Amino acid sequence: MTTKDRIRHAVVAAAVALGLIAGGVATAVAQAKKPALPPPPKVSPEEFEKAKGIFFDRCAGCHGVLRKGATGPNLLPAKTRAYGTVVLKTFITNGTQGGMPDWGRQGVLSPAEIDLMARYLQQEPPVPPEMPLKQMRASWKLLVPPDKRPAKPQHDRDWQNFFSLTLRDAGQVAIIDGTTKEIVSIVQTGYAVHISRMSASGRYVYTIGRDGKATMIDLWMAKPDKVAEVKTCSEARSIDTSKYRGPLGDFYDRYAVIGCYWPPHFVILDGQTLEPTKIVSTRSYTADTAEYHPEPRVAAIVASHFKPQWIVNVKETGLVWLVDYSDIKNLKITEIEADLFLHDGGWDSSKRYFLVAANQRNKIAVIDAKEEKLVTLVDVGKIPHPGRGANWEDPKYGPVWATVHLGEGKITLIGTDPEKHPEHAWKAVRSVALLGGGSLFIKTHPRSAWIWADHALNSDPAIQRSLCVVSKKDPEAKPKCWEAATDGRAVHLEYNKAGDEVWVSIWNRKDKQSEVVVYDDRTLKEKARLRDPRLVTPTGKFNVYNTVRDIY
Ligand code: DHE
Repeated sequence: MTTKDRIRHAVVAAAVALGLIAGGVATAVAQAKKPALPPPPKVSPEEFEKAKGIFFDRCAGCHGVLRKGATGPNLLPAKTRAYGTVVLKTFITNGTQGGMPDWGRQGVLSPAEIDLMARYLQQEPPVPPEMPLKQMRASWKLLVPPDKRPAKPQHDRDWQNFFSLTLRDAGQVAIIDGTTKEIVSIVQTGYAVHISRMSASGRYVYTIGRDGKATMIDLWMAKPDKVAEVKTCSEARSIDTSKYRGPLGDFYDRYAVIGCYWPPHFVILDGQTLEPTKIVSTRSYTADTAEYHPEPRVAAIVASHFKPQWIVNVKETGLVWLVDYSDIKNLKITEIEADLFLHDGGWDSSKRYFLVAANQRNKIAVIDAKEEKLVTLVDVGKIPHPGRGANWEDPKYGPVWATVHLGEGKITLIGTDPEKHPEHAWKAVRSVALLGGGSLFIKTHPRSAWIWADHALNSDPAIQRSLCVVSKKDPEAKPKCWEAATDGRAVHLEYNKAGDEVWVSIWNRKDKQSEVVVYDDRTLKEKARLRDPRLVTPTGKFNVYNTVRDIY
């Protein structure tokens, strides 16, 4: 390949990635003369191992372990070698408008690491190993067996008002007393815990690390600590528990379920001990064009309150699996075709309908968990990211559920009441402007007059740390917005048990002071600012009472 060819190739590839020229035009230009790709640059075995780790930490979540692309584009050698080292380094340093973080400018990756990653991405992606049950069992540690655990709480705190706060880069969660605002315990967990979910009784917190390690914490211990742990994946984001108790059986605190990114499967575990018992692979065919996908990752998993059922969202195939856990040996799965790139979602206020973002399709899929079918796909804004969303009563449209977006600054409200407001049901009925895109989470509470939204991934530092609230009574009024801190990103909102306080993380770099700010939900005034050297990179926080009951 001549230098001229190489430059032409890199410019075309970069222009496509940045969306400057349409893919078709670019392909035609590139195909007019298709030069052979250059060989990959040199990467030593030690460098390869290091780069593999960085890829896992920073890149795999969006580009996929096999680099076939998902939220982010594919990074296979045919593309990356055409870009070449210089162009790749520019992307990694500066990010892209499509949502790729500016790892270099943020100081997360050093120039040497960026150079290494640019060279690594031009190599064939390594295929990570599968994980059989035997290997999961070998990692399983039952630290305190059920019969050695306390029969009643060993403290007089209101443990239902505890928060489990992710300390992302510390590989820990902080258990914080929501009433006194004290850190009750810091628990070592998997790496970069993604979420915490609670057992149906609320007594146990289950966390899932990005490294696939699950940790079970007993809140009744004098100092809450882990009672079991296990690793069921090499990469994971979701965990939930069995919440059904009724005519079909009592499954309170009976099972846990973990959704993996790699290997692409979900795993059912004993809810009292975390002993893994069953693996179900998600490899199958896409909902739209029925193409085989080797890495369909498990995104959100949500437990039904009305059936012994988990809603398992399979990202790359766009299939929603309703998993009936009443008979694990003879497992029944109802497969619903939704749309590709399923990510996060939550229940409507009746808890019959589950709404999940098909994020790269700019849609919300509505699943009727009672009838076990897709209701519809609702067009919303660019890259919806609801977290679990928020439910309230709009003065004009009745009950609504809402999402924020990564790709544009607005809240979209969807009508959720087909009985009394059929004309508005499952339609995007209203949108409310925010400060800009990059929103990750929205939250409210039945007792609140407000809807809260963050902008944590906006590229403007002042907006990253800004929150907005919208009045439920007067949604057309301009939202009230303010900067929640002088540095860092304001991310993820959660109410206390009483529903009169909102907790927000100020997520700063590992070497800088982070905080959690507590607001009075009625007056919007700051009530407390939790600052402690142990609060390293706080992100998600989960109130026991609200998480058990899916209050949002
Ligand atoms: Fe998340 C939820 C995946 C980046 C904080 N995140 C989820 C869920 C999925 C997911 C599938 C739904 C879980 C469920 O409900 O069962 N997140 C991913 C990614 O793949 C992605 C884009 C990239 C990655 O490499 O992980 C990603 N997420 C992030 C972050 O960078 C955040 C802001 C900080 C962090 O801790 O990593 C982050 N994600 C969260 C939080 C939730 C979440 C706090 C739960 C929200 C809730 O209220 O339930």
